[in-house]
Amino acid sequence: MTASPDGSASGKVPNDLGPFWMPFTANRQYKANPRLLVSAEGVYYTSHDGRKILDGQAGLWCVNAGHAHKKIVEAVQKQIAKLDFAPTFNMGHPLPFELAGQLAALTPGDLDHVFFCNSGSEAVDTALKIALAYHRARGEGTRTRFIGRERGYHGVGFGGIAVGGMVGNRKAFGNSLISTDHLPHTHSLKDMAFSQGQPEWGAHLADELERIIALHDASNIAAVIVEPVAGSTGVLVPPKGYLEKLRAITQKHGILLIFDEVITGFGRLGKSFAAEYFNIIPDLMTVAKGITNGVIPMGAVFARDMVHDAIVTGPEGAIELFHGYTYSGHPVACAASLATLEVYREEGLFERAAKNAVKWQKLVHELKDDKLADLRNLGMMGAIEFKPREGAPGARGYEAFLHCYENGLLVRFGPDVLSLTPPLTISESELDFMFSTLRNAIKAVK
Ligand code: PXG
Repeated sequence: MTASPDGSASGKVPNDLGPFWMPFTANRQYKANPRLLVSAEGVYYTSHDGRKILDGQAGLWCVNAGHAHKKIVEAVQKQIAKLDFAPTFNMGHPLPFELAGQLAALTPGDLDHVFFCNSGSEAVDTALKIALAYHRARGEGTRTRFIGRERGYHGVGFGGIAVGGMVGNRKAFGNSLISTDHLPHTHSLKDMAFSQGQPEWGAHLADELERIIALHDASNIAAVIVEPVAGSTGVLVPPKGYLEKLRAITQKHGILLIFDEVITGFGRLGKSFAAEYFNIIPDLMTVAKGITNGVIPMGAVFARDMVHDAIVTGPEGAIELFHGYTYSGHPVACAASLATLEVYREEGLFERAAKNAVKWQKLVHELKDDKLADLRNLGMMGAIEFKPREGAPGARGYEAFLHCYENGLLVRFGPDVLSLTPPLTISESELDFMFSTLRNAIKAVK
């Protein structure tokens, strides 16, 4: 087969798959049976063998407005020709100012200050550093410990894996570079399997935070970081009252609360952010993915007034926060984001998600089957958890994923869980196709 960078010249697989060391991939398994996507439009990919594949995972939880949206594509094309790059260190260009203003207007409460970066991992590291700087600026520099949660995913920077709670992401990389502790995860099949929306059981798990604080003392704890709905670990929906408790306990002890909204931000739950959905204002919030519809890499941290104002003090000519990236506020990313926000507004995509979430919940729970251990949903997020097949844990998830892919549907799997998160633009008939394909896949696995 002829090699071609985008697989398009021959429409086939490039002939040397070796040099690209693929991220979070079983490289040898994949390369033995490669699946290449060569173009995309709306909710569909086209695969290298010319098939249409419904994107049931919105890229990687990011393409909320669908692929190749004309308005976003044109905004990027125009911007790249007008101002391809400009620095934001002691210089500026108009776009990040405009964008930060629009984002601040979208966030609930006084999360009105925006620090730009390039990914969710960078957003998490940035938020952790802002939390440290905040306490230090207020004369509480002993607050250096972070509390994450088991099964949490906060990207792959050293900060993110330290507070994260997915063992595979941590075990090969030595002891954490920062002091951490972890809340228990909130998933108990025994107590909450097949809950529709938020489980009734489990608010008490937030009380573990009091125990952890008593162990380390609040004067040593900077922040608690959680995903409002845990995404990568297989969509763990917070029990009713759980996040409210975390907010109350952190507030009582002067500990910052960070919501990692890299997945839940920009409409996934039918509101701008989970903070708005749950009506809980964190002190810091991290976003990425849907901020540009996945078109250009971008992340951001939102900070409340009190956090920003505590740090942005001192002599006028002094840099207040020694942190930033070459591409913080990159013009093309900003243009992509501004166009994305316009599309979200004009097409009412968050409202559409809220409306579709009703049908979504029904479709998810109609999948009930003896082979399943659980079905979960919130907003336009869903998960199917298989009972592991005896002697072959993970096999059912992988086989179901392959069955779906071969039948025109892409969903995330890992290990025995399929995660469902389509573009918010998905139509009723496309939803029906998605769920009939899933039903067939559940039937097909042994
Ligand atoms: N926080 C959360 C909550 C995330 O979900 C990150 C941080 C890191 O973002 P970056 O942009 O550095 O990758 C994420 C990323 C999956 C999957 O299929 C999820 C993510 C990334 C790749 C795959 O679950 N989330």
